[in-house]
Amino acid sequence: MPMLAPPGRHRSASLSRRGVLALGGIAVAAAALRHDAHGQATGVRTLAEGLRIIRARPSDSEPGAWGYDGAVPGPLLRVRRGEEIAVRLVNELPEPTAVHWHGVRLANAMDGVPGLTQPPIAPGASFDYRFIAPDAGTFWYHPPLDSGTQLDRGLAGVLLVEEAVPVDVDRDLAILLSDRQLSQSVDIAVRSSERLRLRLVNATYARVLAVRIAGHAATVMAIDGEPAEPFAARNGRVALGPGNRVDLFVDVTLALAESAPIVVETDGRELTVARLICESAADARPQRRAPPGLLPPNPLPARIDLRNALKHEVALSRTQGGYGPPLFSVRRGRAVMLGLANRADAAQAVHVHGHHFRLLDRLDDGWKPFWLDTLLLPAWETDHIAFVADNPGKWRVHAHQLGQNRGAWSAWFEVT
Ligand SMILES: [Cu+2]
Repeated sequence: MPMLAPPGRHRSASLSRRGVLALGGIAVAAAALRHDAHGQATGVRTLAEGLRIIRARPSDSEPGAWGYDGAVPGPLLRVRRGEEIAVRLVNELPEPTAVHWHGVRLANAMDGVPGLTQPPIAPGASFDYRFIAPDAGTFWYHPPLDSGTQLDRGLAGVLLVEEAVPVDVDRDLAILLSDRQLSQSVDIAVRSSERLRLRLVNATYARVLAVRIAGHAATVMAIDGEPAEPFAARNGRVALGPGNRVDLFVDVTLALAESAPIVVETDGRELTVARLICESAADARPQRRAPPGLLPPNPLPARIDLRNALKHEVALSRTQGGYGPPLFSVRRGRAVMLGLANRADAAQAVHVHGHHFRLLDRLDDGWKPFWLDTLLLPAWETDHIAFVADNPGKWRVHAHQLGQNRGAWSAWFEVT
């Protein structure tokens, strides 16, 4: 079990609890996934065996906090790729809610957008979510992000979809970073030379989080749940916008009794959210591992036909709630090229539902070598994204400003 860390030597560890609260706080869920001798994940696998009931309800221990099953973050949900996820969400909150499965390219009726894909789940009511996760990777679940207030209270959890064939790592850890302060830091016991898979989730509403593991190199293996051509994180540091996920491989270089803080920088401050502590003299393996290869591919479109794409430009400025006519309607299978112009003084996090997209280069018609479902768009800049509209239904596309100003833009498009 994770436990509260004693004060460490690292300077950011000297932040008092009050200092952390003043910053807004970062809650950490470090969920260690055990593996047996063959690398098979063991432990709780509740989903495949039937409907999992999750209650959205106030926390018993933290005044003002709401959580899935009352916990912040909520239960870590795991399935294997291609397996059905079956969750009954019971609303024990004093207001309506729904669950959005962020980044999962699922059936539209399960997307959790009240007023577009389902009616809101009223207090006392429930809704059954059943869908197949087509992609292996790191995802998360949360309420609709119209104002962010339910997310701020703590409603967020990790959904982990395992690869069909287990990936060769010694330890698999999910770290959900949210604004809800629960614990200052968790200790993670490691062995020398172990390869860790760290699944980082930015579950804040409006912060960029830059994460690094002191003294360690990190290899980026996946972004927003989708495998990327592995690359070394610059200075061992990765930055995540709200909603983004990054899967890192980290080879532990600690000797017995040494430790390495996992540090999050946000708003010019530094927080230690966890520490790797080497508690065993025995190396996990006699020599260092070879650099990792590509994670197994997910069934994403092999090509995007930009020449025949439907092209649409939108300005991201504040809008009122509700869903009017769609931004555009596109025939299933056609490519979409969407221009996103940030007309605000703050960066915005733009989220496209039901699809992963490519970020197009600004100067030519190439694209970045990774997929995204959430784009961090700087103030007053314009980016273009492209995707194949291969998932039928009514899909939300929306943005909200970072920082204190909670301006938000929301729209939808239809794939017929
Ligand atoms: Cu969204």
